[in-house]
Amino acid sequence: MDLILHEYSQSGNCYKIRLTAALLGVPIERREYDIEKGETRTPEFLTTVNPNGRIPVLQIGKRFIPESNAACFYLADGTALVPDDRFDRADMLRWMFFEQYNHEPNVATLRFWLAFVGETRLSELQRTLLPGKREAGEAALRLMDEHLDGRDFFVGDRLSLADIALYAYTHVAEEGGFDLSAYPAVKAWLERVAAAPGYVGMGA
Ligand SMILES: N[C@@H](CCC(=O)N[C@@H](CS)C(=O)NCC(=O)O)C(=O)O
Repeated sequence: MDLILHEYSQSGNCYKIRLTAALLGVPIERREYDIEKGETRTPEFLTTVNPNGRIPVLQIGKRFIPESNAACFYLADGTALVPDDRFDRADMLRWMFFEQYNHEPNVATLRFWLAFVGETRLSELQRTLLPGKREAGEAALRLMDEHLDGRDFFVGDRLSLADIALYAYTHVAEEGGFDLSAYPAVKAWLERVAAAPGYVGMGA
């Protein structure tokens, strides 16, 4: 079945899917949209690709899976990136939900605001939200660091989708003004993920 990734290549959410596919050796075709020009908000995109107006979306034949972590799961279900053990599988999901609720809305949003929009172009509301997002982003990184202290990967003893989901925006967190030297266990884990066979960087 042909796989097409509807994406914006600078997005960590999209990168998660490319990284999962690369680690599994699964080829995917890529289709680029400029989110800053509203290309995911056109009537055609909303009708045919994702009514939620966002990328990434993984197209499988004529069907579409929005939400990065769901798309990663589609690719990895039944592979070594999803633990066999029932508890570990639920624990993997726990970290993927943590990523979407505690990590991405803070770490990724600050990266987008500061490195892509630019501090001087932020709206009044965005400026007001900045300190809270900084604090919440640091809290997420701290929790990751504590969990990884003495562990190689988030779940069990091997790489899973939990690592991929959290890697995507953590490895570029410094673009959002987060200083990763405060999180040594996170830094060591980033290197372990990057050493996985088949790994591709965000710009590949
Ligand atoms: N929870 C979604 C988040 C998707 C999302 O926020 N996508 C952003 C780029 S990373 C987007 O499409 N923004 C364009 C817009 O909202 O118009 C996921 O994990 O895929």
